Amino acid sequence: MTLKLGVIGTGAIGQEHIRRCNNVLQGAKVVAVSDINVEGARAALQRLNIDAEVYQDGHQVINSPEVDAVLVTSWDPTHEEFTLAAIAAGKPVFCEKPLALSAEGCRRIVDAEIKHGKRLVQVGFMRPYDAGYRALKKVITDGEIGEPLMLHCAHRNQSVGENYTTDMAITNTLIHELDVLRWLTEDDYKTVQVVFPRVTSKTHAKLKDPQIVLFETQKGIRIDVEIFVNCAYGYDIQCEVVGEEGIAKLPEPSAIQMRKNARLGNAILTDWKDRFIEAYDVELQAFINDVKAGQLTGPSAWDGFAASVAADACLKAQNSGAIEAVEMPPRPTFYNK
Ligand code: NAD
Ligand code: NAI
Ligand code: ISE
Repeated sequence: MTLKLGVIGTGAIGQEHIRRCNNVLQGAKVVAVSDINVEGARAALQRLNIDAEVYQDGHQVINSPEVDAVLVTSWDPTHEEFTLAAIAAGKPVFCEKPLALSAEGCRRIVDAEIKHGKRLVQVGFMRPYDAGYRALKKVITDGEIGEPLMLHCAHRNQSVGENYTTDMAITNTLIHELDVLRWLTEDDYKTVQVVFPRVTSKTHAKLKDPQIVLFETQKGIRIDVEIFVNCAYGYDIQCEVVGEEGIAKLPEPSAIQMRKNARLGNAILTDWKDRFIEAYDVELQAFINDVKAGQLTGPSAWDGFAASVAADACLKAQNSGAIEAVEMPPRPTFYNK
């Protein structure tokens, strides 16, 4: 049986996911889409050479009898509404990160899913599906570097647009680290502080860039994450784990080494689409397979909530300059594996 997908939001990642669902992955096809920019949606389908119904509104996609499962790839502030609507319709939903703009919004999704009685939500945290992060986690869980003591991380984008603001460095960008570092260390955050270095001349008035976020975890691990979204030179994700017996580092994406013009170098990627292309394929294939098998197993609404609890504390710390507590409630048994 082919799983019929409806996609809400046909922007950058919406188009990427439509392409991969129809042309790369097995067992699914996109039959309906919507975008607040209807003409943009039509043009995207034409460019991708895909024949699907175009609706005016995401709710029409969710409620279409032709649609078995939904992908939410629209702007961050729309995620909560569409995910709640998919749960109300009893349809599985893959929602891009963040699950909602606040922990309160994520909690409404968690509560609705628990009331429904069965998992319907997978959050688009793709890094736990990335081969490099998986290898790094294995080194840690195999005990090869002893207990982790410190993590040094960086999340750098080449540039961002005028509509990207200081808070989005947390809710839209750091949210990946908030999820993956929790998964990597099997730990929860205890406190957070945000420090603002000298501001780059390449940013604009509504974005303080770069930022440094400092965490202490429940086990006492210290984590520093540099967020620098106008770093100019490329798209660069770094993660170094310092343990009692050694250091393990996230592998660099493979690239040809070149000697030319009296220089030795490797190209650096510039776009998240390429950096995590395989992880996106694996996460969505897992979603398709799990929906067909009747049991979702990927990043859950609870994982989305946990990341947003930490994000809320980071936002508070951005404004206060103080060390803020991250108060994570206990996980409901519904989300136990
Ligand atoms: P984008 O601005 O290119 O696309 C967003 C699209 O959503 C636009 O086409 C817009 O018209 C549409 N939209 C907005 N409101 C809508 C509504 N009510 N109904 C239907 N469509 C609506 O942005 P993007 O880069 O594609 O990001 C989209 C989402 O994907 C964001 O939430 C972002 O956080 C997430 N994202 C995730 C990753 C990742 O690495 N997992 C990477 C990029 C983006
Ligand atoms: P696992 O299933 O043994 O889980 C590890 C722990 O991490 C669990 O306690 C779980 O609650 C937690 N966790 C899972 N996703 C999380 C997230 N997004 N954020 C924070 N915590 C999270 O781990 P496994 O098999 O190593 O899988 C890890 C992730 O990778 C899961 O999301 C899984 O669905 C996915 N994955 C699994 C594959 C597989 O073949 N099993 C292949 C590719 C990805
Ligand atoms: C974007 O939405 C993503 O999710 C990318 O992975 C991240 O690097 C970027 O900062 C976000 O804007």
